Amino acid sequence: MTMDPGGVMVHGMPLFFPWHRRLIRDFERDLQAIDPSVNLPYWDWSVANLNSTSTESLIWRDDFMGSPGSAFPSGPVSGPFAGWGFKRRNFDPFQYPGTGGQITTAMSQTTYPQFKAGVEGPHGSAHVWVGGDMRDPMTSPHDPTFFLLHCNVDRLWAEWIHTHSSTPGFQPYQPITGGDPGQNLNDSMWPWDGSARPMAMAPWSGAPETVRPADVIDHKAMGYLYDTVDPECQLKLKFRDDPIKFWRDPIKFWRDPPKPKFADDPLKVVGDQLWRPDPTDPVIRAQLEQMGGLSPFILATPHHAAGVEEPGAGAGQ
Ligand SMILES: [Cu+2]
Repeated sequence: MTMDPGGVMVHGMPLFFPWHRRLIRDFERDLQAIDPSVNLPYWDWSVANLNSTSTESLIWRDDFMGSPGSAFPSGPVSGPFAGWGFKRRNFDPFQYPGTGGQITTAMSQTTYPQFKAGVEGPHGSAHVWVGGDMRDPMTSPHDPTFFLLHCNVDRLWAEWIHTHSSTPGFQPYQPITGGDPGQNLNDSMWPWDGSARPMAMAPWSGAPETVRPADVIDHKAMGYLYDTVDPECQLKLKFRDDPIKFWRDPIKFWRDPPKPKFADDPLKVVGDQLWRPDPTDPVIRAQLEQMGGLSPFILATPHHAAGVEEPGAGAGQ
């Protein structure tokens, strides 16, 4: 599906981001036609994605993306995609492509060509790291990891645009005009345009649709959000069934009435009680870390962290 034969160039060319954006959105919509609750997650391949105790890789579990390849140098996988017929490299699931520094550099670039080059290279490294079918653009979508990898590529483009959009003269996509045929901001993209270059592809060959890079620059307009880009897409905090009850805001003085400090404050007022999420839960922990700027004690496991009073303890400051 990332096929490059003939004149349609989506790797090493400007269309890399817009073409893949529309591809993965089409894929997500197809999944949602079957189950509306499905959302395409992204795989941030620049971090390890381990659980909080580093004893398990969360992405390569048998209830998520399945295992590395079972043979050297590559082999079939276990998990929900066992039997699908694709292979992965026999990688160490606790390792990861590790291109974080390069991504940071790419995100600081101010022109589209520089940014694209800075992300496309590490993206290719992530393909090769997973290995097996993922190594080859002609076979990589056999492995569902393809869509999670490209969702991250897509997220980075959205984040880069968001970061630089207020800079005068900023262009979220280039070339606007004068580039290679098919690569300009307002050129129609294959296969949606129904053309036979490089090959006709159903259903668009019979029902062409104009899809230009200009049409996909705004991801929100395409109906989805990213938690690292869109403030309205902050992760929801999960509260354990048996919450720890506080009557005192641990950051302010105990005499202050408990109240949330942020819209999604982990200290949540329910009725007259202040509820606190369980920081030992890896999901909550990740969310708290992502929110940043909160007192580190919130990440400390005990609810008896220094300076925190429980109801009835009564000591003031
Ligand atoms: Cu790719």
